[in-house]
Amino acid sequence: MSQFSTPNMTPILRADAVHDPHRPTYHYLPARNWMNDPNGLIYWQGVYHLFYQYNPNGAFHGTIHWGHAASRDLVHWEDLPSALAPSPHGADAEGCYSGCAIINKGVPTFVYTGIEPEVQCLATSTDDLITWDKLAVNPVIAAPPPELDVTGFRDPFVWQQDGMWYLVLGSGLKDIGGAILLYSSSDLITWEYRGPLLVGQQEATGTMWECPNFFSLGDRHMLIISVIPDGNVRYFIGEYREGQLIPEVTDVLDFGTSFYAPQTFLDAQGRRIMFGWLREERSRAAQIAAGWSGVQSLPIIIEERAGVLSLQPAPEIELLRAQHTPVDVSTLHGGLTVLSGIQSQTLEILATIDPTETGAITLLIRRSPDGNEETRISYDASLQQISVDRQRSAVNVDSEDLLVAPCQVPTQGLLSLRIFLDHSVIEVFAGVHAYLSARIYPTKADSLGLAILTTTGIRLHALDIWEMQVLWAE
Ligand code: DQQ
Repeated sequence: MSQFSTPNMTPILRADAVHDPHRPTYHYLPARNWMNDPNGLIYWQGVYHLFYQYNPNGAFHGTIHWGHAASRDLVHWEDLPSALAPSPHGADAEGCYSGCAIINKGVPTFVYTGIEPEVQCLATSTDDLITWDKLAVNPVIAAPPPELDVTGFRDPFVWQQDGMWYLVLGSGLKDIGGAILLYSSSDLITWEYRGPLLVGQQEATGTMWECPNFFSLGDRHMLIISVIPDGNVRYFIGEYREGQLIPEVTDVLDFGTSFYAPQTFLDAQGRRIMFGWLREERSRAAQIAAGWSGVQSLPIIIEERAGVLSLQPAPEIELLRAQHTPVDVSTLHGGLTVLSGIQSQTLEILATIDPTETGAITLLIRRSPDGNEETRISYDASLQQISVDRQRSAVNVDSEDLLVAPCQVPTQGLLSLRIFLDHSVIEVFAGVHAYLSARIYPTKADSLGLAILTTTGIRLHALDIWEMQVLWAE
């Protein structure tokens, strides 16, 4: 029985997704087909809404709609009908690209990009975000500022401040670098260009910045962008003054290769929550054959803690914990320990580590009994880094791949290394803000094992393992 839809709505079934060993079962993805960026994230009347870039015609990018799912707890999702579809002859005839959701005088409103050319459009809902009407005035921003030679003009992110609406757009200035353009409006219909919020240098940070998010963080402001051509996500933290961001800190947000085009929103508790698209890292043909492509990250809380950026999984994820295996860390004396009682592709692993300057712990996940197939996830105290080694994640792939993220030894307290495995998805959180995502596609049906490797010097305080619940009984 649907919690969110209207009584005459046909339920969306997930029956055809059974038996796919790579398909995640506790991260959100639609029943089938292609999904990319999270869009229009909003908490509205007790419900979290996740819209997303969606192709109902297959597991490839094209005919982009906005798919829709809703949740009361951020982790159990219900599929709802697509919220936006391209309108023939409309400003979005070639696709409803990324954008955001806001509440304007009580009315839920989408601000999104229609393509070819890239223009900005509005849609509103009067039935709890289920159906959406596009405004006849679309597009509300019909072209880039004439004085700019841009490499892109899309993905509006909107907020309200002192009675005015502000909008930032992803863009780039030809031969200069990625750029974020700032607009303002009193009514969401007529927009005035205020100038660039920030412009990058293409040698350092790419030619085009997609999917901006801009919000206050402590006494500073944070800008998150997705970078073309690098395909990664970067942030800037600094002072927002007279329509410009003066960056003081910039870095990569996720040190993996899968996470892209994240979007953030505030919930009723004032938490800044982020979802990102975890791209597939297998061939287009394999995606089409599987019938699905793309998955959302876990919900991640962005905070400032004692002046430091913090990225942590939302505590609601603990609702998904099932069978618990506490490991007696006093039995780990260096070398390899195989946890023969655990055979799983859906795990949360939480290692709590005393801060030391030496030693390493490695979790060997999706491990075949002969050890030929495995993925190694490590925290190395002397190198002050975490890593995901995918060289033997799939026996049929010859990969040199090693993903690394810096992770400082804390000056006080314990360090936590938290690993989420969901079939082909890996998300690793370590320390205050090290985040790394990756996809793996093991080939062996028995690559389900888990082992621990420790070296001298590492001091484990605790090691807990949970098998995770399956969200959908397919
Ligand atoms: N995806 C959307 C664009 C955005 C890109 C198209 C980022 O709006 O720039 O599906 O993945």
